[in-house]
Amino acid sequence: MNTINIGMVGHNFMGKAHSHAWRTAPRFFDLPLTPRMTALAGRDAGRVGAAAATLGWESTETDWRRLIEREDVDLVDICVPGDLHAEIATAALEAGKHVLCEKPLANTVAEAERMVAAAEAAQARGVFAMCGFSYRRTPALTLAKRLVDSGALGPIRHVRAQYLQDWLTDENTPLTWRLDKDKSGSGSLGDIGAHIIDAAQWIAGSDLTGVSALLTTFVADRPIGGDFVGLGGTGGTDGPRGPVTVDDAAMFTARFADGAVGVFEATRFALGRKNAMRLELNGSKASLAFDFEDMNALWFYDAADEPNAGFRRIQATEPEHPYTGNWWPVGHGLGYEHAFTHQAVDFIEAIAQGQAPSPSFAEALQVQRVLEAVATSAADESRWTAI
Ligand code: SOE
Repeated sequence: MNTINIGMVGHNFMGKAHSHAWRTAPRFFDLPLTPRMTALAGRDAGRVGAAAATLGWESTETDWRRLIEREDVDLVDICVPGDLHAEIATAALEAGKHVLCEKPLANTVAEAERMVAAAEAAQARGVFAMCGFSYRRTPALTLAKRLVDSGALGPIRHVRAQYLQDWLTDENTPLTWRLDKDKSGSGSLGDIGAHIIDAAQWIAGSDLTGVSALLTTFVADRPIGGDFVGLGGTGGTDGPRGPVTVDDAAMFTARFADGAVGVFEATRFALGRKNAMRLELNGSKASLAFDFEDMNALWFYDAADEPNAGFRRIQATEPEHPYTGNWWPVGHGLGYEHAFTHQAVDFIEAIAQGQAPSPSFAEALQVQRVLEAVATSAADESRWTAI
């Protein structure tokens, strides 16, 4: 049997999602290469050993460099904070390993450019790199892309994109790496804003060319330590506090290359909104709308319908919809984890066919340029900043 040996770095939230994907992909999709969960890397021997046992990895390493040196690893999957992406990804690509790297691609444009150079050199040798903008593989959003590509919307005029969460609303939610600029690069902007920037550019089929932005931090310091639970963790209200060095919320207006205009908002303080990743596009012929909190639905308004027909709800679970035919009977619905499985499937297929996967590191670099332009604009009284 043809196998592809996976080595993964990191085993927290994303590591769990990716482990599930590698395990599930060959059970629901007919793959040209079967992923084997060969090795898991983490700094602490006890923690990585426990994670490997729980998540189903065959062996462990406590240094990612060792993972990359291993001859029985073909693909390196990077699920650690952004400050390590560039170093691990470039080393892995230079060692001839395919790379799947979590988003945002890097913490700076300079790092992302280095990663693109490494990815392009590797691709010339048949070694591929992909960035984990997983939402692209949520069936309703993949369907949105298909509709736009088919011309159903006509030229796009407006893009409205929001990513709303609320897990930082409590000012005693502890400091974690996502609140440390040195580790994460930015806050809401890079963590969740990057997803809507990528999805908007990809679905609209046009890149952003300039932005006017503002960033804000509502809670300046938070308790140090506390247990990491899910995203926010738990911590006491007593004891030392440390500074939050990233944005809590990011907002910007933007222009697209094809003439469309966009409004973007990313925050982890939208009380009551848990994972509301929302997109709305208005074209000359039709509109579509999506909200991840109702992730199996895509809303579609067609101006050619009878007057006042309103938006129709497309339940994106029919066999002809993207990916869904491989899962459950019609209407049974998919969840957050399925997009990661689809990402693993598509990456393996691209590798087997020798075709460049998407989102490429170059596409992720474009997102990184938008993130940087947003930060530059916000630091200069929302001055219009070209990308
Ligand atoms: C945290 O805000 C987070 O886990 C992001 O890091 C993910 O990319 C997103 O899918 C869900 O929210």
